[in-house]
Amino acid sequence: MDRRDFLKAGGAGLASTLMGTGLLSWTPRSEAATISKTYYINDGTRTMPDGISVYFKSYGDSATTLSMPATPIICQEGDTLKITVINRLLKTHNFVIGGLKAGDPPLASTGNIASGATGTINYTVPTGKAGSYMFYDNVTSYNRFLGLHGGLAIMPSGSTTSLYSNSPTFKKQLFWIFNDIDPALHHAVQINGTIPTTYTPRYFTINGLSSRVPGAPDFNDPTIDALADPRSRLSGRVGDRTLIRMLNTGMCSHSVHTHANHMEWLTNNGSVRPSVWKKDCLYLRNNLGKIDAIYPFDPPPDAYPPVTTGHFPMHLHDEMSQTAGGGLYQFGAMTEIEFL
Ligand SMILES: [Cu+2]
Repeated sequence: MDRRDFLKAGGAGLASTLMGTGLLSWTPRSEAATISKTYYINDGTRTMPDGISVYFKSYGDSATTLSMPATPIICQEGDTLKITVINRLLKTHNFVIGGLKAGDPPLASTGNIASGATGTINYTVPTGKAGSYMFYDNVTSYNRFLGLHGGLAIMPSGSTTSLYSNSPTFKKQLFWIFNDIDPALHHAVQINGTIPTTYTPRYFTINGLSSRVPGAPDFNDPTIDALADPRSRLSGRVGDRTLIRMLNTGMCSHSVHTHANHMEWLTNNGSVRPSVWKKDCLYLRNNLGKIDAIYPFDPPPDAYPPVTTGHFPMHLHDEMSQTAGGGLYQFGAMTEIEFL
């Protein structure tokens, strides 16, 4: 089943925590629960904006569903995560839930999973661990870039609307997971060749997709065009404050820039900031950088005549990450902000 069919069919199990809108859906519970999820380490190819086919590995929802990033998990403090990871590839892999801050020990790991074997995580989330996490493969330094990564959201117990105790509140939440892709690296892995010692990113993705401009093939296809992907695009009415859990699995740092509203900058690389600044550009570090920010969906303050509806972009404020294949402009990591 390809990704498009998969999206039509809808996912099973925890994938149902992703509503049709693509937002992370969360219903608070007074009791802790066990969250069970199975991932299949698989591989396949995807056609990039310039028509080139590139090899990827992923934590898929089925044996054959390529999913970059993996379907996210959302839970609350006190829950038990029961994660099963089936390695369908020939190489050894693993599944590690990284710590909250750089340098923190991992929350949990399957350990190495040999070809054909199954690894498990059985982890009860302690109090005080609320936040945004990335899970990934670290058997090699580059498996993450190939697609073996995803997001884990841990909610404070008893809260539906805060990131951490007494944080500014939100109504909706989603992940923006950024990656950059050097097809030479992916090809070397595909053919079991020598891993290159240089890295030249040629594609830039948000939640696994690049944008397409009006008139391009696949423009507005939510399974191909990052502008239309319901997992990425911000869509709301005035007041629909949306938490964006930004993770950067790639090698390139980014300047994440939103139009229409400034973002409320809550955390940087896992640490709560001493005060909330409002910024329209946020520096997202490479190599597992993280930011949590709220897009407030205030009436756009600079619009004249005043507006409360309209379409605006989120793009990255450096030229390279707005391109694909070494020059195709506006086929990079970008998504849409829609005031309904
Ligand atoms: Cu701009």
